[in-house]
Amino acid sequence: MNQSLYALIESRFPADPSRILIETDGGAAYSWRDLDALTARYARLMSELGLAKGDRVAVQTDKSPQAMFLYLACLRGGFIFLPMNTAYQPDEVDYLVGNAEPRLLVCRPEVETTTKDIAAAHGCLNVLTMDGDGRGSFAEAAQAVPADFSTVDCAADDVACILYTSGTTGRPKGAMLTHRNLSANALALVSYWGITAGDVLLHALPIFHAHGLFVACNTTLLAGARMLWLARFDGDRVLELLSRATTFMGVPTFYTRLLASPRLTRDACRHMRLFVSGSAPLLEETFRAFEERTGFSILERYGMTETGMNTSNPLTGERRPGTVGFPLPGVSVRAVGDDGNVLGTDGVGVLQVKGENVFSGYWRMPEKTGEDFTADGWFKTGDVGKIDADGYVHIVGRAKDLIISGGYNVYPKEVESVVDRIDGVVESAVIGVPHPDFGEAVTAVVKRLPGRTDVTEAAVIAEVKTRIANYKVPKTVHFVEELPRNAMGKVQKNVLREMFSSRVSSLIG
Ligand code: MLC
Ligand code: AMP
Repeated sequence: MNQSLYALIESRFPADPSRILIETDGGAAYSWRDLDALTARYARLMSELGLAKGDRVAVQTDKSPQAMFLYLACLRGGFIFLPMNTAYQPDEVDYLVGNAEPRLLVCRPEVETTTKDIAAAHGCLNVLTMDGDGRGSFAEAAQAVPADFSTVDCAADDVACILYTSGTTGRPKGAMLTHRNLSANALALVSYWGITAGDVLLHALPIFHAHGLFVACNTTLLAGARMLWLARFDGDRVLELLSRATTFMGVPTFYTRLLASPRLTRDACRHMRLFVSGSAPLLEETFRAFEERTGFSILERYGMTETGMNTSNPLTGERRPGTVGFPLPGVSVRAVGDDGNVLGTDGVGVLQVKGENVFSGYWRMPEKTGEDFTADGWFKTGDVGKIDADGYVHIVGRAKDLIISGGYNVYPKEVESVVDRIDGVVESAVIGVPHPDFGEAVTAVVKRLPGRTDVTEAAVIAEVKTRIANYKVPKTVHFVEELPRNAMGKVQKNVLREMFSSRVSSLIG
């Protein structure tokens, strides 16, 4: 039997293919028949371009239904889909392209020239464009081939997607997710969250990360449900459309922004049944305020690019704020101490997970993969947590030097290496400080060369902006005479966080 995720989705197509799958904010509607025809055309085009099973297709496009169909066409054709955040700057794209060696790049028309240069430097001959309306040279070429394609046979362990995630050591790593990983996780969520063909998901997340692509789209597709499609999160539009939706998924920033509007009311949510939050910790105060205003307790779940979703608060039963709920069916979670011993109830340690959801390794990095798994096959998440007496998993911290800003991961090391290269900078340390909108804000603490007062906050920010994605750019830059170090010479980031957290929060609020 074909183990491809696309084959699974296909096996669950609604009996009536004219049913609407996606309705965009601009009023366009796409049925399941459209999905079938467009993915056939797209997959056919990619085959005719010479792509073979296992070839990578790197995509950096604005969100559109066609961009999702391109993802599905890759699953259908057995090509490996590699989505890139639209905020990535050319340096970041260049690294990913060099590392993944895609056979095809699909980019936004406005960066076609730069992308072609990057592609050419890495021997990739196929660069096509797609804009936010799904138009461009990719769609034009696809129009010229027949909408006829037989779904390619894939084994459960074949890689379906590679998602890059940065690392504590700097350079991004490509997490290889197999058809089994994606199928198993989406099926678990469909059943755990009770998603049915009657659901209407208000989709406001980007589709280049696990949350918006796998959690949101895959579950909708497997349940035969429907999506109201927003090109980006816009609080006002979400509040207008909520009355037509039944489910919503977001990062905590979505919820704090919605709460800032008086239009978030019980009435606005009258047809809703489920609000899901994840990708970053949901503050208890946000959970409570949302409950008070709308009557809904937000369901918080916990996941990672490498693992998909690991735990979730229950659909029925108590959703406990400050916890991420229970391991999903088929997923095992344990907390492990520094000595490697598995901890009992309430023991705080690094969380490890095991299950069909866990990725197959980092692309071309067997050593790194080896380091991140235990000898008995558990993946070390780098999140610090505990499991309480009732079985709820709590995340209490991170063993990895990571900042999560508005649901996006920022690895300080990556930002520091860019800041350190600025003329006049001796060294820097990048930390996360509490931020009312983004949860945490990227903050740089910089030591300048003597007399280099021309290296200002504005100058540092402007320079960093040209090199890395905007969400990684420090919101604030502080200058110090010396960075505090411990006896081992290691920068004491906790000291810096204490020094600068209160200053920033008092500035903000
Ligand atoms: C945008 N900016 C950010 C930012 N997003 N800065 C820090 N953190 C972010 N997340 C920048 C903008 O470029 C702009 O900079 C300035 O901040 C203000 O922009 P904005 O207009 O307020 O931002 P907006 O476009 O509204 O975007 C905010 C957001 C977006 C929260 C809607 O970041 C978002 O959609 N986040 C979701 C992330 C997500 O999907 N994560 C899932 C990962 S999967 P300037 O300088 O241009 O003015 C995963 C696994 C799991 O983690 O468990 O789910
Ligand atoms: P990413 O690499 O973008 O997939 O981010 C995964 C990381 O996001 C996890 O390792 C956690 O640190 C964090 N994360 C995801 N969901 C939650 C949550 N509900 N609460 C706290 N942290 C979370």
